[in-house]
Amino acid sequence: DHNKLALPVGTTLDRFIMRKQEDFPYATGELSQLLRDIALAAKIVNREINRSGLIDIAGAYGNRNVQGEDQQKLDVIANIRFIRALRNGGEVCTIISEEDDDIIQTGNNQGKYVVAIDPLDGSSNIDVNVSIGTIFSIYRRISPTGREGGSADCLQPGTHQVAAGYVIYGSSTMLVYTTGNGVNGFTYEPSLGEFFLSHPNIQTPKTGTVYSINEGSSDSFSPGVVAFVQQCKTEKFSARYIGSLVADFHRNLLKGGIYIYPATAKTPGGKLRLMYECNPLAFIVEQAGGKSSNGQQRTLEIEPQTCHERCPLFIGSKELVEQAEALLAQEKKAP
Ligand code: P6P
Repeated sequence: DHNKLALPVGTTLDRFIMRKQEDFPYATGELSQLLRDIALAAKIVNREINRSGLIDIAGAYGNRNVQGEDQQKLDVIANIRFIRALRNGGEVCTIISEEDDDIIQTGNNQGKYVVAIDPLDGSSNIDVNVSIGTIFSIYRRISPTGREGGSADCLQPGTHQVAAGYVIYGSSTMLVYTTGNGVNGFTYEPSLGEFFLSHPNIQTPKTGTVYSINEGSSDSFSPGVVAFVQQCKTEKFSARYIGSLVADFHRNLLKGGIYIYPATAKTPGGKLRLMYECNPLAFIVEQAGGKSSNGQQRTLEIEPQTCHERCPLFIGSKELVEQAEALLAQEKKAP
């Protein structure tokens, strides 16, 4: 039937969401609406980011922008925009955000979904015009509707995600997401205000020749990480490290490669956050045929203890992640 036909490149995100919803006979449309709410916020944040350059210039003469408002940091603006879109959409009861220590209640106690979000990751890269990104994860609440979501609703393992995605604000702005049936990429056309399907059914290469890690911390890498990095150099890999997680992840997803943020002296538990950085990207990479772990354990199976906990991240082409895990396992055995 027409649902099983691959949707042609150029399909709009709205039509794609609608057609995919038809694949689920019992779908009631809430998740579809939630995805649209996220896409709307992404369009608004994209516009703010593109204007920020101009405002920053104006802001260079004091921190008031052209409207005479105090120039807020873009990650604060992105946080406000995504929370407002999710609150107005009505589908989400509770939010975990990188920008807020406590969980955020939207007031939609009938909402069936919980969202974990990094509204604008790598925002230190904005001032130097490096690509940045939004990363989000969607869970179905566990507690009955009619009251606020609690920590049990928020601290679910990554295997419980119903959807996950990221927006990359780069040379072009893209939305890449999965609902558990493959990964699809949409490219934003600002003049039309629409996302168009540009990368249907993304499959990440099984292996690759790119490794992404901050070698500035190599003095405190574990022996297994040192051995894996050395192996990459012996095999003449390319080192590609933008210092913006979504940009590094997106390049490796499409071209093949591995991104590693290991435990280091400065970050003994890793730097990246489990709930709204590692889990959503792990869901996406597994749906694209890749792999993600903390070096020993599958990222999606880590049982979260707190909203903002960190974990080491080894993510990308399946064979490269497995090679890194094998070298880490040997260090456990070595005296
Ligand atoms: P480091 C940005 O601050 C970020 O959270 C990720 O986007 C990025 O991959 C990482 O940290 C870079 O960290 O320690 O290498 O500068």
